[in-house]
Amino acid sequence: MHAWPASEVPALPGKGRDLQIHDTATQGTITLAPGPVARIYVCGITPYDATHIGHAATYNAFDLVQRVWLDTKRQVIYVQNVTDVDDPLLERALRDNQDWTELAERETALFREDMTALRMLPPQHYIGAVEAIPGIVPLVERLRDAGAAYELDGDTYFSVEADPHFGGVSNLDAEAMRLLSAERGGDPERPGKKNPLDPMLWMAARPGEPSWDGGSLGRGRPGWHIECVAIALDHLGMGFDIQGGGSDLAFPHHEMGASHAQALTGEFPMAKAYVHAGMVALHGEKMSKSKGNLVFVSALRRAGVDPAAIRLALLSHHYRADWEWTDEVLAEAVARLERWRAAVSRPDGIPADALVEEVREALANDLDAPAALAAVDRWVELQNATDGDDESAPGLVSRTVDALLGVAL
Ligand code: 5CA
Ligand code: ZN
Repeated sequence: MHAWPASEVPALPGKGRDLQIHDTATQGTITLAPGPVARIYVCGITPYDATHIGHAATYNAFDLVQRVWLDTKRQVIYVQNVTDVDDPLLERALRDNQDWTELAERETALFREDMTALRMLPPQHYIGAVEAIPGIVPLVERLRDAGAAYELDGDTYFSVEADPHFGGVSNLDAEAMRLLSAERGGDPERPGKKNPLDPMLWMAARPGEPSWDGGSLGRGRPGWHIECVAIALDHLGMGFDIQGGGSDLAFPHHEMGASHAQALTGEFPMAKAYVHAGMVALHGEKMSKSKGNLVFVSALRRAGVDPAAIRLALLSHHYRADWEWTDEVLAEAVARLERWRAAVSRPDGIPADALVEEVREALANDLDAPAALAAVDRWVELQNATDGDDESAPGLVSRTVDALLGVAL
């Protein structure tokens, strides 16, 4: 699948420092020091509805990761999937009496537009679940042949006992895992499973649903976790730097994915850091397609909101915090954008070399975007209050804000 166009990332003087990031698995902050090539996998959308602010906030966090790495003069290999066949997508298509492939294509196209407008850097590999199926089938067969998977009435399940590290990503107790499994696509109540938590790897064809050739598995469609593992291993291999997504993916999705990959390869860990963004809420509840309490990026754009203001609104919250989208959050971002633009539109100003380092430092410190905004705010205030004569300063500030925060002034 094609991704979306990349906005240019200006090169800044000097170079950023290595990223320190909170890792869900070890429950602490670790310093990532990749070689010349940094590798990241970020879970993509299930395209049955438009991109909402919650999605955008999560992709914003991982866009910052890319920008920090690029500023350390590394190359980044960024992989993202599109879950273009899954239960919620098929259910929505059925409900609205539309073709599921058309629904997926339409919403993916809108996602690309939203990402472009928000200046999110595109992945190098943007892969749909459907196009990944030929790579998924042999992985499931290998797991089964190694005794890490078993058949139940035609469906194939992964045995969580096959990975000695199972549980190490989310660090939850058994009861919490069972509850979340039931809530998030699992089927802990199904009789006949070896462990109630075992997730499906391959679902045998159901009447009226799309299915594909599964070789020795029979016709069917892939489970959710193996989709991301197949795509990640294909393009990144084991031991990549970051597996990313919202905090609702820590269990079961990333837990199961890590176990699939570790059982397949015998290597540990799948990713050096498991990084999770907080949940954005609207009216006191997590913004979610299933609840319908959504603010769409495309609707804001249609209403004339500058995408740079949306981006500043996202950046004004730390990526790990849960936060609430309100009109005030947006209004503050609109006002900040105006102040910043006025400050950099002057022909000269006060030196900004220290600001570049402050923004770098803030982001390298677990992507502290609010601290980065505060640093720019301070420069802007001083710039508006003082008569500086550094002709390079306004340009340097624009380039810094563009390169490190993805905001075009
Ligand atoms: N296709 C799968 C991942 S393989 C999926 O979870 N799709 S999604 O469309 O439901 O979510 C896409 C990304 O947005 C995920 O990382 C998810 O954690 C994140 N996300 C969903 N809702 C919110 C929210 N309210 N706040 C922050 N992030 C969210
Ligand atoms: Zn995923």
